[in-house]
Formats: sequence, structure tokens, C-alpha cells
Amino acid sequence: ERLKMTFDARAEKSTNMMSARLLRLMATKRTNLCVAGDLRSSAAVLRLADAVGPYICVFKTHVDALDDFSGQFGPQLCEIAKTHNFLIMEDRKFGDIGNTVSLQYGAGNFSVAAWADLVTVHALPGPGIIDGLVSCLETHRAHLKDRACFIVAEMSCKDALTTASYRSEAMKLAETRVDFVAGVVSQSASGIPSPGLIQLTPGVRAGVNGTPQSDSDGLGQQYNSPRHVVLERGADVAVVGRGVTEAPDSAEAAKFYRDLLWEAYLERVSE
Ligand code: S5P
Repeated sequence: ERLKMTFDARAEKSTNMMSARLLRLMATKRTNLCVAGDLRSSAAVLRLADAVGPYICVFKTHVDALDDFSGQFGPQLCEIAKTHNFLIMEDRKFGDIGNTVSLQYGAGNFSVAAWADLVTVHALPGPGIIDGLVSCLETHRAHLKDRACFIVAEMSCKDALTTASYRSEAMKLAETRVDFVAGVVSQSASGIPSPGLIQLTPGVRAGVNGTPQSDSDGLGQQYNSPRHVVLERGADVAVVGRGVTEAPDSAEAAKFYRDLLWEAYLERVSE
């Protein structure tokens, strides 16, 4: 069964090169933590990536929320990723027709395809959105082999419209396009079709230093504990944003989350 398999064993089963690469990275580095660097200045995001780098498998960005994005951001983040051995995910949540996402992915100020190993994609437009992203990589003749996406199948926020049937259609899309799909963003493992697909689960926060665990943020986000998302909801990679960025010491917080998440993973695959 998928959830009982080790990340190494699942990498063997993976038909997507990037999901295999990420699963192996997680197994080698012994981390299933993704930190969401949702800060407003490029320098602050780069500083955070460098501080949490040793403890993460993926660093997730929202570059359209930066006040001062410049063309140097991508290459600088890539350098830090190389130093600490993690992948970069731009959480763009593409959601338009193929032609438009192809432009958004490869061009514009952000040139996401040039520096982000992974991107997030809404399932809403159907298979055409994957075709659009792939065609962008083909035109630029670059990165065809070292890029992939995660399909947002289910959202963490209260009253999200990602119903059970939407979720299951999104899973089918993931399965039919494993050429470019490395995983899904989801709150549970049910219906994930292949052991090679990675489940990324946001909405994770723990009580640190005796402070109580908060279960929401006042804007619809819903939080679960690291242990709960890995053991009860099937998270392979857990995303922690403010749990790390609002902590007094982000490196220490990342280490704290890494330890809890990895311990829960070991418990899941043991026996
Ligand atoms: O359903 C989702 C999908 C995503 S990718 N819910 C989410 O919260 N996210 C992202 O995860 C969100 O955009 C943010 O970057 C991160 C959660 O941040 P936190 O501060 O609430 O931990």
C-alpha cells in the first residue's frame, strides 16, 4: 500500500523524473518539510531560504507577493537551493487556458520556468493547462526534463469549492499526465492513483514552546498538527508557512517541524 511504502521504494515506482528526484532527496536528506517563504522582500525570502535550507526538501514561493522582485531573485534562490540541496516550488496556481499559462510560465517579469523546479496548477481548466505548460518548455527547449507540476486537487481553507468529485477528477488528470505531474496538493490521500505521486499538504502548524496550537488564521486557513497530517491525512510533504516565518528563530522552527514530520513519517512506514 502506497502510504506504507518508503520514499525510496516509491521513487523506484515513479514514472515522473522530478517526483523520483524529490522522493530520493527526501529519503537521503531525511526531511519531508516544505517551508512557504511568504515574506514581502526578496532579501528576507533569500535569507529565510538560506536559514531553513538544511532542514527542508522544498522551498515554496509566491513571487508575485514580493514588493521588489527583480530578475536576480531566481538565480540567487537557485544558488541557495544548490548549496542546501532542496527544490524550489513557485506556488503560482496557474488556472487559465493553455495559451495563457504558457505565456505566464515562460515570460513576463517572473519567468517562472527559468528558475522554479516545480509549480502548482489548478485542475479547473482540464488537461489543456498541462499542455500549455509543457508547450512552453518545448518552445524554450529548456528544462523539459527538470520541471514538473503539482495539481491542486483540494484546498485547505474553510468552505473551499474543491468537492469530492472535483478532487477525484483532479486525481484522474494527475494520473493521465504523469509526464509532467509530480504530485497533488491535497488534504487527504484518498484516491491518489499511483505510489509515484507525491501528496503535498499545506495548513500545518504546531504549538511551539508550550503555546497552544492554533487551528485557523482568521482568514479561512485551517491548521492541523504535523503528526496529524502525516499519519491521518497521508501528507508526504507538509507545508509550513507562518509556523516558521513568525517564529523568533526560523532555522530553529524549521528544525522543530522537520523532526516532528520525519518522526511521523518513520512511524507511518514502520512495521
Ligand atoms: O490549499 C492550499 C494550497 C496551498 S499551496 N492551502 C494553502 O495554504 N496553500 C499555501 O500554503 C498558501 O498559499 C501558503 O503559501 C501556504 C500556507 O501558509 P501558512 O502560513 O498558512 O502555513
